[in-house]
Amino acid sequence: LRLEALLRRAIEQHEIWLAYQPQVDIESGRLTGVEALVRWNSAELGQVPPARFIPLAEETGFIDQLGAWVLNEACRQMVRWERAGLRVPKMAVNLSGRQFDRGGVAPLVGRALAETGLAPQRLQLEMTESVIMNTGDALQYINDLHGLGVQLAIDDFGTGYSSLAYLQQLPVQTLKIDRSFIKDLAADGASQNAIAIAIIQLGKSMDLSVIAEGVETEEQAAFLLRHGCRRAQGYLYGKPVAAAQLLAQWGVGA
Ligand code: G
Ligand code: G
Ligand code: MN
Ligand code: NA
Repeated sequence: LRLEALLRRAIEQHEIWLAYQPQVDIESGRLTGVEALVRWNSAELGQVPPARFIPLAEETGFIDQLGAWVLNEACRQMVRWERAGLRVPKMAVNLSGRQFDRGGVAPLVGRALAETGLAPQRLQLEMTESVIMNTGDALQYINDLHGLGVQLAIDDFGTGYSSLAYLQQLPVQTLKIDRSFIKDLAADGASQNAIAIAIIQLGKSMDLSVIAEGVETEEQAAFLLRHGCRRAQGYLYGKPVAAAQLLAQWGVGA
């Protein structure tokens, strides 16, 4: 209960901030986008991990305010970077299942775009497979989002249980290979490589872009490139960092 009360004040207390993790083209090393990851630095509790406060925000309904703040802040940041001379091609923002309830997600996204002037195709919304499968009317909500012109990605792909027939109906552009499949990558021919390879192939045959999450080593990156996955996100390229730090690492003169 105390945690909930603190969380409810966290936005106005300026304790909530966004970290940004680079997404890169493996071959060229160029920045293709960033993923926004919400952080809570509580005066009373210190750093509270999202795995603790996101579920709480979902249970209590606070996710509506938090999600709206995240979307607006992420879009605003794209404009600020651009003014500072850093063009980040794409901003990825995570959506929680609760944000789909009551039909409110497309209007929310539309408002964030209108208020910030960010071009819709530069915003990518990430939804996990389980959110998609567990949300009634998910197809309708996803179509509404698609209608705004934003891009859509399926997060943690391979860990859920979406049917491929259903997947084919969704207007998504990107699959994110869950980092559990990247962590286990081994020498060519090893059986634990099979899922990552299968997802890359699936992306190719469905004309979807594929990005690997949790890439930590050059060996993993080389493996992905060999198998036709050009894009990656992970500690090898950068941890989630504050906006100013991303600018310092990727901006003019970096
Ligand atoms: O950055 P970290 O690994 O601690 O993130 C933990 C989890 O929190 C991830 O699964 C991520 O998808 C989720 N998460 C991070 N930021 C947001 C956000 O703004 N909204 C939602 N719904 N989930 C987020
Ligand atoms: O669930 P989602 O994929 O949205 O969240 C991404 C989470 O993965 C973030 O919490 C982020 O901190 C974490 N992460 C990002 N890159 C790496 C990595 O290379 N290795 C590990 N172990 N975690 C990562
Ligand atoms: Mn994500
Ligand atoms: Na993920």
